[in-house]
Amino acid sequence: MDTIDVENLLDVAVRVAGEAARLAVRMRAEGVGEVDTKSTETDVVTAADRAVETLVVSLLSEARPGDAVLAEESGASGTGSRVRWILDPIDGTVNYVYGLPQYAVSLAAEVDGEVVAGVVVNPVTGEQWSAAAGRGAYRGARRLRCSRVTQLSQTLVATGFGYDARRRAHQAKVLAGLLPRVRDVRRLGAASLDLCFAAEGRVDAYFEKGLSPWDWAAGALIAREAGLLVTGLAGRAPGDGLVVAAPPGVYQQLHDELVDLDAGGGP
Ligand code: LIP
Repeated sequence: MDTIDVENLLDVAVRVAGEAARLAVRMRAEGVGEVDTKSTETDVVTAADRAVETLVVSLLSEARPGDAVLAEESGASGTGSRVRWILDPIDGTVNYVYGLPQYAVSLAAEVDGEVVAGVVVNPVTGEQWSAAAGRGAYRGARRLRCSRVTQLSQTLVATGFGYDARRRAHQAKVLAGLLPRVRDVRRLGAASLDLCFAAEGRVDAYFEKGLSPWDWAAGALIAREAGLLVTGLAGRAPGDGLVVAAPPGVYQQLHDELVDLDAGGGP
């Protein structure tokens, strides 16, 4: 079977995500425009989500004709390709709507089901995080290394909450149990950026239940390449049950605390 050039996939992801980020910030400057809702009245989608996704899918079809794509707004397209692109056109949509500068274009490339390249761009700050499997994580040209924290009580933990009120009630109970055990908690509003922040130690660790693949595919590779352990709970892979990303010094402490608090449970 032919070898796929991972560096080329990363180059395509960097170029396409950069163009997408420029469109997102340009559209935001013109005003949010039409806002619709999806799973609940707080799960929003904007004209920019749709426009950015359309642009990325078009650019990928030019650069990589025949590749499959899984995108938040249009779902899965293309079959039979070894390469699948996983896209969140605007991760942190609520922040985007409110004009909070914490949202991102997140684009990952899978080969045979394994993510091998990923890029996350904050359109407002211009910060670009990237990684290729086995080749390290970067913000721009800066090589990233995760936190070296070893005590849970000294750990700054990022997390997020779902759009469903019943899930949020359970997540609030988990948070109440965790808060006295850690340094502090941050809820920044975009999983992809939470994972990139963990990759460079702006937070020490991150966890969240109920994410979709496009929220975390690129950020998880970047976090892993910076030295974090990225898993689910109790030996499971990361997924909608839970994504937990933590440095080796506190991973087991945080994992076990999340198991005790039933962070992967509830509605
Ligand atoms: C968001 C995630 C975030 C989560 C939000 C939302 P979206 O994704 O990135 O971590 O807490 O509830 O799911 O909906 O902005 O693409």
